[in-house]
Amino acid sequence: MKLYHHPLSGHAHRARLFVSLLGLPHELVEIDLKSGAHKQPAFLALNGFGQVPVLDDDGTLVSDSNAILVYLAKKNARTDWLPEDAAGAAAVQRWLSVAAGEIAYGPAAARLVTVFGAKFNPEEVIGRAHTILGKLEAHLANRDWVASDRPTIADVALYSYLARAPEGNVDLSGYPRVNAFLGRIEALPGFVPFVKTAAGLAAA
Ligand SMILES: N[C@@H](CCC(=O)N[C@@H](CS)C(=O)NCC(=O)O)C(=O)O
Repeated sequence: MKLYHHPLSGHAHRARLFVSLLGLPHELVEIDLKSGAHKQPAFLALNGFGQVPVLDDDGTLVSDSNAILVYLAKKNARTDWLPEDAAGAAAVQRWLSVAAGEIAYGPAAARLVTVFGAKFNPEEVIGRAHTILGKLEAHLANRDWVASDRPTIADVALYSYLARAPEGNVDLSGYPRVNAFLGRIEALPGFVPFVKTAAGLAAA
């Protein structure tokens, strides 16, 4: 199994983290985003969107980080990480949507500004980050994991960009439950950290 990734991509880290939590043998293939390798024909043949991550499971190609999480849970019959009952699956999907929505346009976008020089309005994306952080902090009031009483792929999907939110000048100090949640993920067997960059609040 090959995972095409870039070490500074939170979407790619999300996929890598789950591969590692499942203990699956894999090869990491780094795509040089800086030189534009992801827009070259060889990579576009793997993912026409020209984005990492992409999983190649013995010829089965899966693009999109959340799709990779779903694929790996299903392929390995890990119903503990992705429940099959209607309510359980919906609870996970709700937070996968948050990862692809509010997280992508909030903390991930704020970090794109400081780490990759993206032209988003910092005030707007940092504001969005605090809105979803406030909601997550409230959601975690009486639970350890977002979608179940044990970790699921929804928790994995949220981790990377929340953990590195300070790199985008998003201060996590006002969210003790979110910080404890991140710590619980980091304590899972097989956890692999997301590379840190000295950007934003993390530069201090
Ligand atoms: N929906 C995709 C988004 C992936 C994504 O945005 N990847 C970024 C790196 S974090 C990328 O490859 N960007 C290059 C581009 O879009 O040109 C996923 O969840 O995998």
